[in-house]
Amino acid sequence: MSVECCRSPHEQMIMDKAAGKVNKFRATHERVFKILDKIETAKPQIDIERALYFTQGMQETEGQHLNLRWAKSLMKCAENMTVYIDDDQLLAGRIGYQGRYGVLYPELDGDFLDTAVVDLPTRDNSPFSISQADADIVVKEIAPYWKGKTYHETLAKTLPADVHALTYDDPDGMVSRFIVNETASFRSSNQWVHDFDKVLKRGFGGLRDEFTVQLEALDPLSPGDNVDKKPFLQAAILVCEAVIVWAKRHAALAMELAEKCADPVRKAELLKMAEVCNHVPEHPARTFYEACQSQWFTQMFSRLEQKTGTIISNGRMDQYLYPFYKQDIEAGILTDDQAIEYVELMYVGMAQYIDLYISPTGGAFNEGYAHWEAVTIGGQTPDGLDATNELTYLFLRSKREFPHHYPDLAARIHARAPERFLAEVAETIKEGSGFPKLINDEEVIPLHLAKGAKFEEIYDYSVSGCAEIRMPNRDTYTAGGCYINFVAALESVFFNGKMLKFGDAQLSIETGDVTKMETWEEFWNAYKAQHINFLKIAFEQQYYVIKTRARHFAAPMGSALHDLAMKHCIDIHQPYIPEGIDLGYFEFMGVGTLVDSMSAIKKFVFEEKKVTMTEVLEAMKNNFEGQEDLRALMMTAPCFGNNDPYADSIARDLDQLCVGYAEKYQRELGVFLDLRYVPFTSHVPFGKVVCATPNGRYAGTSLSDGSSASHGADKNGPTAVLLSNYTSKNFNHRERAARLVNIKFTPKCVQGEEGTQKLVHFIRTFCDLRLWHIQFNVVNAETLRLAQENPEAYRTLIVRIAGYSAYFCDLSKDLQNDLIRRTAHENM
Ligand code: 8X3
Repeated sequence: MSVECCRSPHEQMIMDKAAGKVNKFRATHERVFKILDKIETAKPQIDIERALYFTQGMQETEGQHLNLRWAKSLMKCAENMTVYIDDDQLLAGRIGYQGRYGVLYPELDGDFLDTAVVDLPTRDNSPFSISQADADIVVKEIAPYWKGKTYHETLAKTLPADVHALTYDDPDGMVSRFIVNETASFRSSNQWVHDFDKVLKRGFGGLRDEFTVQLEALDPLSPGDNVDKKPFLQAAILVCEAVIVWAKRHAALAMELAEKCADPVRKAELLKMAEVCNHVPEHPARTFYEACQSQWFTQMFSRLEQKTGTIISNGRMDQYLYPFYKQDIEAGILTDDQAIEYVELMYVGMAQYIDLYISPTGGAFNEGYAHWEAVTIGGQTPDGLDATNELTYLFLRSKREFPHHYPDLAARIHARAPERFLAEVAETIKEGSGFPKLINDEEVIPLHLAKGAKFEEIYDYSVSGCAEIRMPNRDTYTAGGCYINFVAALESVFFNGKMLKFGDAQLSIETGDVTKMETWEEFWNAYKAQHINFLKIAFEQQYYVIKTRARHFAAPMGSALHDLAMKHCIDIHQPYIPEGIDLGYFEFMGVGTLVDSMSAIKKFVFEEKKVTMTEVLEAMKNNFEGQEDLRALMMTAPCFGNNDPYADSIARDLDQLCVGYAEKYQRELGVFLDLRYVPFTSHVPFGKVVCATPNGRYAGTSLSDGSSASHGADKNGPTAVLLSNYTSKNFNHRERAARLVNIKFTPKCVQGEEGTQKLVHFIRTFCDLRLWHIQFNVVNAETLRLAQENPEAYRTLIVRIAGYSAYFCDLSKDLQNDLIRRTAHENM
C-alpha cells in the first residue's frame, strides 16, 4: 500500500515540513511557533537547581516536622532558583533550562544519582545531557547527603526476601525483575490534579490568611495540636508565602527587562507581565490572562514540590477558566484567538519540562520523554448536566492547530453528549496525533459512587495521568502502583515456579510438572495458584510501600489545596485522611498475550488434543525454532479482542481472580488497591523477561498492551475489541479501575464526512458499553516504517503511546516495532 492514497492531516504536515513548506497555522499562532522553533527538538538537559536548594533546605532542618522541612526547603527554592522570562512569552516562568529540561528529586532515588549523571547522557532510551560543572555539584554536594536516606533504599531494604526476589534482580534494588514491579521508588505518588479553581478564586494570599486563622484557633494545651497540627499549618502558611515570593521575583524580572527594552510593544508586554505576576497567584485572578498565569505558577511550583507520577494534570480547564473567558469576552477585552494564545503559551512552558527518570526502570516505563498533563474537556457539570461550552471547542481547535504533543487532551464522553461535541472530537482524532483520548462518564461515575464519592464530586472529576480520574478534594495521593506480569505467572506454570531467563532461581511456588497435567481444570488450577501467589507478593509489596512512604514524603502545597487535608491537618501523602478516598492500583500486564496463550492450550492440548503439553513446553524453550507448524496452529486459537466468548470468558475469569483477591484483601492496606490495565510503555520491558508464549509470541518481544488485543490478533474489526472488553469485565465488582484500549485506524478508514460519522458512532458504542478509556492512532503503518528508516525527515511525527502521545523518533526500536505491529483497522 502506498501512503499516497490517504494521509492523516498530521502525516501530511510532516511531509510538507520535509518539503520545506510553512505550516499553515503559523500565521495565526506566530508567537507560539517562534517559541516552539527554539525548543522543539532541543536535546533534554538536566537542571540541578531544584535538587540543590531542596537538599540544602533539608540539611538545615533535620529533626523538624516533615511538612515544615519540606515547606522551608521549597522556600529556599523560591528565594534562590533562577527565574526565567522567555522572549516572546506572555506567561512568566520555567523551572529549568530553556529547551527541554528535567529536574532531580534526590529524596526518591538520590542513592544512585552519582552513577546516573554519568550514565544518563549516553543512555539508549531518553538520554539527558548535563554539564560537567553541574555533574560535579550533584556528585559532591547533592548525592552524599541522600545516601542512606532515600525512599528507594528504605524500600529495597524493607522488602522481605520472597517479595524482593520478584521485585528486583539485585540486592540493592537497582535493577527491576519486571515480574512484580514497584514504581514507588521513582515517583512519590501516582498522577494528580490540584484544585486549581481554589487558587484562581482565593489566591495563595487568601489561603494563607485562612490557615493563619486556623492556626490561631488551635488549643495551646493540646499535644495533638502542638505536635502535629501546628507545624502542619505553619508549613501550609509558609508554602503559600513561598509561591508568592517566587511569583514576585518573576514580577521583578519582568520589570527589569521592561526597563532595558527598547521595543515599545515588547516593553508594554513586559510591564503587563510585571503587573500580572505581582497580582497572581497571591490574589484571585481578575482576567483570563491572570487565570492562566496563576494556574501556570501553581503547576510549576507543584513540580518543585515533588515528583508526582506522570505529572500534575491540568484538570477541567474548560470549566474553571470559563467564567474568566466569558467575562472578558463580554467586556470586549479578549478574543478567541487571544484565549487560545494564552493557553498555548502555557502549553509551550509545559512542553519544556520533561519527566526525568534517573532510574532505568522508570525510564523504561515512560519512553519518549513522556509526561502528560491531561487537559480535561466536556463531561458533565457538578449537577449532572452536559458541561460543554465555547471553551471546550476552543481547546479542540487548539489541538488541531498546535503542532506539539503537550499537553495531553482528554474528552469526557457521556450518554447525552451533544452531537457537535462528538463530531469535533472525531475530527480532532482524525488529525492523527492521538488527541483527544476519551474517558467514559457512564463507567466512571457509577463506579465511584460505589466507592464512596458524592454525586457533585464525581460529576466534576478530572482526567489524570494516562487514563485515571481524580476528585481533587476527595482523593488523596496514592503510592506509585504495582505492575504484575501475569504472563510470567503462566511461564511459572510451565517451569514449576522458575523462568527461563532467571535460570535456577525458584521465584514462585511449585505447581508440579506441567506435562503431567491431564485436564484443563488441572492446568487452570496450577495457573490460578501462580496467579494468586503473584497477587499475594504484589499486595505485600504494596503494604510495605504504603507504610514506608508516609515517613519520606510531604506535600505542603498539595495539602494546602486539599479541603480534607486542611480540615484534618494531615498531609495528602498519608495513607489515611478521614473522609478521603485513597484510590491505588495494581496492573494486569499482558492480558491479551495471556488469554490467547491459555485459549490455545485449552483448545489444542486439552480439547482437540492436536498437540501435547511436552511439545508446547519444548516450543517455549526453543522459541519455536523448528516448530513453525506448531506455532501456526497455536495462533489459530480464539483470541481476545474478537468478541469470541471462548477467549473472552478466559479473560473474564482472569479479571475475576484479580478483583476477587482485591475485594478480600485491599482494605488491610488501608487503601483501595484496584485492578487496572494501563501499562505506559512497560509492556516492552515486561515482555523482555518472558520466554516464547503458547500464542506464538516470540521470546523477549513485547506483551500485549493495556486491555488491547495481542498484536494482529484482532481480526474481527474494532467493535469486536470493544465487545471483548465489555464481556471480560466484572461489572459487579467495584475493585476495578482504568482499562486502556488502543485502536489504530488507517486514515482511509475515517476519511471524509462519512468517516467522521463512523467515528462518532464508534464513540457512542464505546460509551454504551461502559468501557473506561479509549485512544486512537490514525496513521499508515508505512509512515511509521519510513520514519524508522529516516528519522531526521520524520523528527516531529507524533504517535499515540499509552494515554499520551510522543515523537515516534524518541522511542526505542522495540516500542516503534510494537506500534507498527498493532492491527490497523481499515473498516469499522
Ligand atoms: C498512569 C499514570 O501515575 O497512575 O496513568 O501510574 S499513574
